[in-house]
Amino acid sequence: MTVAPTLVMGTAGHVDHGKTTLVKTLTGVDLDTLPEEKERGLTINLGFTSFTTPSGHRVAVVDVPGHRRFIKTMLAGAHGLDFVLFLVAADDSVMPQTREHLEILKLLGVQHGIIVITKIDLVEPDLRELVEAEVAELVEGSFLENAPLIGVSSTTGAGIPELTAAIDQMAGSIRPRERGAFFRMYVDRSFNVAGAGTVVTGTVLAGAVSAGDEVELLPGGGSARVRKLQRHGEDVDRARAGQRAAVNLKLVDKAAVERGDLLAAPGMVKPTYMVDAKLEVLAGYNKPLDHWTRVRFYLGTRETFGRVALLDRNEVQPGDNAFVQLRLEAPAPAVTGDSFILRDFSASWTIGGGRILDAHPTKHKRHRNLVVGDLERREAGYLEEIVELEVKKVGYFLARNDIAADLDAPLDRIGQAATALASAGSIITLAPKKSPWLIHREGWERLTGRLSDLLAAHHRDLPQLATGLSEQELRERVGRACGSAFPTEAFHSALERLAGEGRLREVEGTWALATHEAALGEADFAKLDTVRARYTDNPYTPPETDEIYKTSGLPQKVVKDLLEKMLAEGALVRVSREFLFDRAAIEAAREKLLAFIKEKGGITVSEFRELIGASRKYALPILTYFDGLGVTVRDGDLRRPGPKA
Ligand SMILES: Nc1nc2c(ncn2[C@@H]2O[C@H](COP(=O)(O)OP(=O)(O)O)[C@@H](O)[C@H]2O)c(=O)[nH]1
Ligand SMILES: [Mg+2]
Repeated sequence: MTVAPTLVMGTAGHVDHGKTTLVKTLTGVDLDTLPEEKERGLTINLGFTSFTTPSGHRVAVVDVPGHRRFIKTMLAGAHGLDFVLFLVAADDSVMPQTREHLEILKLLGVQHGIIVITKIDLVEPDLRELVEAEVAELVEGSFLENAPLIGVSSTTGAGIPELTAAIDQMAGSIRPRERGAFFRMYVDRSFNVAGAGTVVTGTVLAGAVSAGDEVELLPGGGSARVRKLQRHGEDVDRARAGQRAAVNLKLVDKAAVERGDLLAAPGMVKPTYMVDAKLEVLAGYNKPLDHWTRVRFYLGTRETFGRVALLDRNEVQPGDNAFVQLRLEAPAPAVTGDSFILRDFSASWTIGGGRILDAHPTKHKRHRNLVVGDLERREAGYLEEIVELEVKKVGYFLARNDIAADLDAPLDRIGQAATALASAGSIITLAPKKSPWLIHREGWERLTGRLSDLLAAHHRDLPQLATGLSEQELRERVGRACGSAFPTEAFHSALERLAGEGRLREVEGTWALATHEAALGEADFAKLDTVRARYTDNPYTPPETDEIYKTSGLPQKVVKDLLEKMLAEGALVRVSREFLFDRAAIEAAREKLLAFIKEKGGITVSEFRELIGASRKYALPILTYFDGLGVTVRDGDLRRPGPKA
């Protein structure tokens, strides 16, 4: 026999309709074990057990309280259910919490269930038929509309085999819901076990967890390591989405954990103070919901207070729905796509609920068509559109892997969406390939526009220079102009892309506009002529290089380029570190010198000074230069002909 996946079955229905008794009949386990529960015959806490169906499906059971005072506990038990036993007592029929539980199950997205009419031993068949008709009317249009309906009596055992068969069939036919990519589990119980330490239980909502894994505790942010895992009382190595698990935690740094906390793969969930959602207000709610109503927000097993900002109206009528931004008073570990429930502040009414469309929105102003339009697109749920909206929201660079975590969507599906968006031109993807940076077309246009403006201004100020700005300076200045701090790696990828498109060019370690050519104005040419003339007009008193840089009135780089060009062309000769000389003057000096030595046999420094009409400051370097070339050799105070004379 193959081991079927574990499914989680919950109970639902009004108090005293026989939920806990039915669980005991099916599993043999009495879950009302608290002294108070025993004494008052009232389920107060969540009860957990499990059983195996005749064909071997393992079913975890969550029994919830049905009293209106314990709806909060019911909510904690109702998240993560695969299917539900929806109970109505034959002698009491549809009651307030019958309705409220059904609404909550609908809002939480439960999709399968079995309707169970209990206590059939207490009524005549015609009354039972009346109750069945009432229930059929109640579930019309809901996920239970076509559900099996079975009458049972826990007292006589009537209908129990039929119910067992129906559960067996359901457990065999339900396909696990599509779950998220990384591990998440809300804690529904936390206790200390002697010798083991902290143990928490919950339903694994998404991903999987293994013994030895590190997990994050949210929203507090502590961390813990999984020491041991159990399912249905047996040690296991791993627990997967859709399974109930008991997790023995080794808490780090005095972290504490309680019901309502989320255990998650480290770094994947960012707690949030705001969520955008489509809120459905129950038809049974007692009044229109006003803007800025203070509410209780239920997510997983957690309760958080907050307010409802109605984005496109001032009130929502019962039975109607609207886009809202929930502003929370404490951070919640929400993930886009999660279902939530709202109750009123006094905790006596369920207002409604819905699905989170954006777990990390920006703060919205009310009555903005654009905001509502974007939420409509998110609600439509096409991953491509949602990815586009996420990228647009961030403004500039967003790492693909971060979107996958934010949306709790598989990386390959995000990747496909990004590829489609890129080929449609609505986003740009940048290196590296293994986790590309995504940027929305609008952000890209803005960024490249600012970048071009900055470089154009730079080239306008210094047209003589071929160089542009350093990468760091560009990143900081364009970032400031865009009101964003760009990740180094992402910005680099953007520049490379622009270079690849032929819009930018790397010049001597800077980035310049590809269209820019170092250009000199007329005045600049005159200045360059002056520089040239300094070498030719009085050839034996040339300027020192440092001095000409300072006095030329041109950027040093331009003068340097000119001098290097003149050296390369042979118009100038480097005589010493400080001095360049006009080549013709040096050639003339050499000829005069050689003629003098030929006649006199040698020459002193002062004789050479006189010969060329230059001061010692210039004459000496020229002689030293000739020594170096081997034209002359020193002999005491004299220079005599050298080997290259
Ligand atoms: N006669 C009769 N009584 C039942 C049946 N099922 C439950 N009860 C009784 O109904 C009361 C409430 O049952 P309980 O399981 O605690 O209801 P819950 O509040 O829905 O969990 C208890 O006194 C049960 O003994 C049934 O099938 N027949
Ligand atoms: Mg009960």
